[in-house]
Amino acid sequence: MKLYTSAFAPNPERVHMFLREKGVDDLEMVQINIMEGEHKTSDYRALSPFAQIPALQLDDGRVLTESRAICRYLEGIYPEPNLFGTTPEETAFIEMYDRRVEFMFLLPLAWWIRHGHPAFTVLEKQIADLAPRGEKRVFAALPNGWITN
Ligand SMILES: N[C@@H](CCC(=O)N[C@@H](CS)C(=O)NCC(=O)O)C(=O)O
Repeated sequence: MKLYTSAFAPNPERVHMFLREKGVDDLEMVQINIMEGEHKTSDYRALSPFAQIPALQLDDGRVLTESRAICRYLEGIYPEPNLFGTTPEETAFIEMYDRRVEFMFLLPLAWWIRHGHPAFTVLEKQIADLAPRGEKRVFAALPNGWITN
């Protein structure tokens, strides 16, 4: 198995956090520098058609993309410690928080950074309005407990 990953990027970091919790430290890693456009090459697109990181290449050559799907697969092959829940209640509440973090926190955070910071013009055709809108939503999500309550 080989994990295509990228430093400082949140979606691959999710997979790394998952691996750390599982105690898995022997997975082969391939670093893709997205700020240098390494994910836009035809070789990488052949693995990951939407040119995104992370991607997990299985031993049979198939490629799993979507960090969440990769974590699901890792949970299947490294079942302990369990991270996705076992009872209907656990799995449903974990799913609920997971979706909240993705949609109410990560998405607006991405708007804020990717549309607001000049370094991200290499990745994004920036829309100025999205940066303050993202910032506002990030702060709205935190103190009033959308995510954690
Ligand atoms: N839904 C995907 C999102 C992956 C994603 O957006 N990854 C970012 C890095 S955090 C990426 O590849 N960005 C490349 C780009 O914006 O061109 C997942 O969860 O794996």
